[in-house]
Amino acid sequence: MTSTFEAPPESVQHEHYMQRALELAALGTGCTSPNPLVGCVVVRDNRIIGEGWHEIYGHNHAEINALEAAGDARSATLYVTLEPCHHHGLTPPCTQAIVKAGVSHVVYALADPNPRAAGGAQWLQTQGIQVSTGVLEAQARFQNRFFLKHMACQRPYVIAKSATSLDGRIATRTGHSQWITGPEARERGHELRQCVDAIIVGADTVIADNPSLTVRLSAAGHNPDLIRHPRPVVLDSTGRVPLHSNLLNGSLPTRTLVMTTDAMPREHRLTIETRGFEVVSVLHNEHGPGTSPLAVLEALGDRGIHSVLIEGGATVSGSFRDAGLIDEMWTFIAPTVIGGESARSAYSATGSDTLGDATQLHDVHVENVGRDVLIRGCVTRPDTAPSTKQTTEQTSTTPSTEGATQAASSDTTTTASH
Ligand code: AOF
Ligand code: ZN
Repeated sequence: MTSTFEAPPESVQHEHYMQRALELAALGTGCTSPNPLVGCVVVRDNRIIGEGWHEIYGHNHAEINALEAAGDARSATLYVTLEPCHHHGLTPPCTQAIVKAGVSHVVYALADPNPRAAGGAQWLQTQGIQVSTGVLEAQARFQNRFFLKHMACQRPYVIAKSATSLDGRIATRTGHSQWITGPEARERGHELRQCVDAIIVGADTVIADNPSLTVRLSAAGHNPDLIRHPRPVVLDSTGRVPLHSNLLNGSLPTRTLVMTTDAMPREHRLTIETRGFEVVSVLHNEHGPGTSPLAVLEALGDRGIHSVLIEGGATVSGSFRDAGLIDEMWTFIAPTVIGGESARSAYSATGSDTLGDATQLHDVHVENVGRDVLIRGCVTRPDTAPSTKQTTEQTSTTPSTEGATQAASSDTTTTASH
């Protein structure tokens, strides 16, 4: 009996190398914003001859790093997680470098939604390069959900994080909350902080906990020089946050942004501004106390912030949930029961009237983190909130962000026909 070796089908090979490109892209986490995470692999004769990723904002794009690592890339196939750029931006167009290197086939996962950089696939084809797309597109879309969300609606992607007891409480009835979850869960929370551009907290959380909101990672392998701290954002509609709090006393490496309303006393605002912090006035929340969640996100989006982590308290998290503005939720649950009528839950504000209105998650992951459990997932309900800017500006209708958050159910490989 004879056996013949059969090479794996092309689509399997494509997914294998694209998977590697996605892993490389992830190495840039926290360092590339406002630009995307991009990974690239150069392959010839079914062997990787060069790898690269976009390491730091403003530096080489992934394709350039991979081509440099390959040295000679003639007749190779280049796998990249995002369509190669075709513009002169901070760096020259990757499309030209690909043609110059003699690459014969480009496989990319996700079309570039950036109008400044798009058109690369089409141009490569005019240069006689074979172009394929759609390989592991859903994974690439999820990996770049911050970038895609901001491209789609100029607002940041919103992750809400909470740490609760088994009965869903974030504190005892007397307000005691440190610590419900264990050290491993708290370390994981710091890792999440490092992925985002900004962290939102409410005035009550600052008054109660006096947080620093910096990234503090104890695990070996975390180079403190590479740690990027997200920008702290305090929602303080009436000016209650004390000037001696960590976020306003000038002791931190970060520059706190205070979001308020016209209810903040003028002198208080001037004092904060004199200390070098930015204070931004936005609309009042129409549905409860405090700032308008949508107006807060629009102001952050205008400042180039692509992702925010909401760290509470309950009213802030609840008002963003009520407004349908949360894209992803992370809840660490401790094997602890707090009990009591008045102990707060993670999402207060108004809450849902019926279970039909309750927030549903999809693509849910459950994992053990030390003695706690982490449940995380993307919010299913599409974000349909109208822009608060529509009354003053003529804007096109807010595009759905579903594409940024909802993973497509299947991947297809197609030859680009732009
Ligand atoms: C990246 N890294 O690896 C790739 C990008 O700001 P610029 O001039 O560096 O251009 C950024 C745009 O280039 C970005 O929005 C995306 O459309 C495209 N591709 N960007 O930062 C990369 N491949
Ligand atoms: Zn590029």
